[in-house]
Amino acid sequence: MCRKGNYFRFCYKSPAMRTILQTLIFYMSFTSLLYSSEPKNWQLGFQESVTSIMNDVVFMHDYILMPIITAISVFVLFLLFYVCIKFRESKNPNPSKTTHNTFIEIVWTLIPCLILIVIAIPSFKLLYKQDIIPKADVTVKAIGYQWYWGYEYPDQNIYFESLMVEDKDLKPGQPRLLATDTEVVVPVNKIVKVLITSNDVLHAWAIPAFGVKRDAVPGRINETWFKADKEGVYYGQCSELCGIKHAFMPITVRVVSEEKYLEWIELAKKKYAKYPDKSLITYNMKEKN
Ligand SMILES: [Cu+2]
Repeated sequence: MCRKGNYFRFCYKSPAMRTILQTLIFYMSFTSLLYSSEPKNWQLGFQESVTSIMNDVVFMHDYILMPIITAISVFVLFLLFYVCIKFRESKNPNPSKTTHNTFIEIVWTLIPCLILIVIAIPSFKLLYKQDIIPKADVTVKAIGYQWYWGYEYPDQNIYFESLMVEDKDLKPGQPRLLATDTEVVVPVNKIVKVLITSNDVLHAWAIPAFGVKRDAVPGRINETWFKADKEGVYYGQCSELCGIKHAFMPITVRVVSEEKYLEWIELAKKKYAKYPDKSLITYNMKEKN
């Protein structure tokens, strides 16, 4: 037990407390170095949000939807108990034959309408915020394949594919069914526009911590955006049933500082060059024009 007063000195003298403190300090420094957002065992609710959109989604859920859902559920439960007890056969042997009550009919039509309006206003506001894409600093194109994702940085001549890491190949710290062999790398606090399409069937590109989810439709380009305000590794999954290996095409996004991002871009341009000879592209484009 720790005495009041010389709290830390006393705690640090006890070997058990010292181990606990050291473990805590180690864990805290480790998590701050490599923050990652992924589902946790026994987790309830959302993953930690790192974008303003997801903050708004969480606010809408916690402070608008949950109170309304709870109030309606409690009210309906109360009504059920009330009629079961008050109008039970022994207490009420001759039930009323009333079929219409204008006042109640108006009330039970109007109140749900008002509730829907209360939900609709912030909901549409959020929808427009997600839909209107600010001027992008970085553009990434995600292409869904059965069953993996391909990523293109159209302004940088970069293209690579991202496949799930099999259980036997997992490295320490990599989450099962979520880690991928290559990662999308983006800078922190910058607006990232994501163009989403598919090469075969419907998929969906989704990252819970960013509040982003968009369908990948063959022959069409959908777009979304995010601005992550914390460096780290963020995991998502395909969120549209796309076939037998739908559960095995995860998404990994690594958010890094701008300097690290620029370093990565330089490396990626060599490692993942889409067109090895850039002059060829210009030539072909000139030919077409
Ligand atoms: Cu899928």
